[in-house]
Amino acid sequence: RPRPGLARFRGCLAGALLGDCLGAVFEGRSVVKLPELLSFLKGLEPAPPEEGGEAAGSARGESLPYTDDTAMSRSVVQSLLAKQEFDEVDMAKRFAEEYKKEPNRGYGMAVVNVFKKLLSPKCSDVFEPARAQFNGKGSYGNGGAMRVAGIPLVYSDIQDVKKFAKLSAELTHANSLGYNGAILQALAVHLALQEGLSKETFLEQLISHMEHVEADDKSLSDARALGFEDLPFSRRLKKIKEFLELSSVPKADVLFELGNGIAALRSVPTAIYSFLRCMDADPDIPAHYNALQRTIIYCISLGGDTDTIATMAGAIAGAYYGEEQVPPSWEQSCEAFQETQRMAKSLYELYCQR
Ligand code: 8NA
Ligand code: MG
Ligand code: MG
Ligand code: MG
Repeated sequence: RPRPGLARFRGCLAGALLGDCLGAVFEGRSVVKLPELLSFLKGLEPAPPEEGGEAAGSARGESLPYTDDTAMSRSVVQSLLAKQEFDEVDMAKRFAEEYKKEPNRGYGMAVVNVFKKLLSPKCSDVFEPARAQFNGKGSYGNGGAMRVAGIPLVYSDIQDVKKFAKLSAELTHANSLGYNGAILQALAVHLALQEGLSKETFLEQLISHMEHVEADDKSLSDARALGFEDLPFSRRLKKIKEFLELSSVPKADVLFELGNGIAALRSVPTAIYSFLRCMDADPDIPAHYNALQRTIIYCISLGGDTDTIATMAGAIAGAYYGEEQVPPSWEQSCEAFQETQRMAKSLYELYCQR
């Protein structure tokens, strides 16, 4: 199998950054009106040339801050680069130190307790604070999934992708409905990096991996304890397959079946569906936007946890289409985009070395 090129690594991190920074503007709104979103995006484009205007034609510059999604993604990447492999103690330390340095990035309500415990010198097992969350049930939020893209950008072997996606998520998310979402998101990025997979093959492969991932005792008992049917991620992937066979799917059906919430189960499948659906044109989204842009626009238009769903779909779409589809004016609107490009190059070098 040919090795993926640097453009896909840069596309992945840039797509993730765009999804977070653009999505954060609309996060938490139950309804996002498409005309408002499109008009906001128009404002990111370079100002039209004005007669004698000094800033004529220039981009507007870094203005959109990233949130917890990117802050934690960066810690994952920085840890992998510093240690040249997954190291749970180093990664946990980076999550906690990053939170201490900038606590106002919009973290989930409960996860900050994990950071506080990790910062204590008494903490000797870095997985313990996550296990204690929610009276020992562990978090099923999407925080493990939102930050995981660095794992498949370092490990090319699919068993490694699953293993380290799970461990990286378990530092904060001990419920299998949390860490299985991270495994699914990591697998999606892994597959997107491969050359030209069809929609159908992409989804079939995800389903067959997740049916295996979700069949272990803990996944079965966690799902039952929360009142879900068995293999809940796999089931939603099959629902996505049904949706893709229809000529159009109303937003209300997507929200009902897949969701737009902060639980991994109500957001990771939505991100994957958005990526696959937006491979094709959308009658509601202007045709001059490319597939990567369409993916991010579609995710945000669903409302709810817009930054996190768009960052996950953006990572997948960016890995699939590569940096050619990343519009410079959008990218340059995001905080720390140049550092993101440097990190992508370093990840690519590590991936090639391994
Ligand atoms: P988390 O572990 O705090 O989980 C997020 C939330 O999910 C918790 O605060 C709970 O409300 C709920 N939850 C998770 N597990 C359980 C459980 N076992 N029982 C009951 N409730 C549970 O943090 P996270 O890192 O997973 O969160 C990520 C999300 O929070 C991202 O969207 C991120 O951007 C951030 N965020 C979300 C919003 C929003 O409301 N859309 C706003 C700001 C920040
Ligand atoms: Mg966020
Ligand atoms: Mg080690
Ligand atoms: Mg969010």
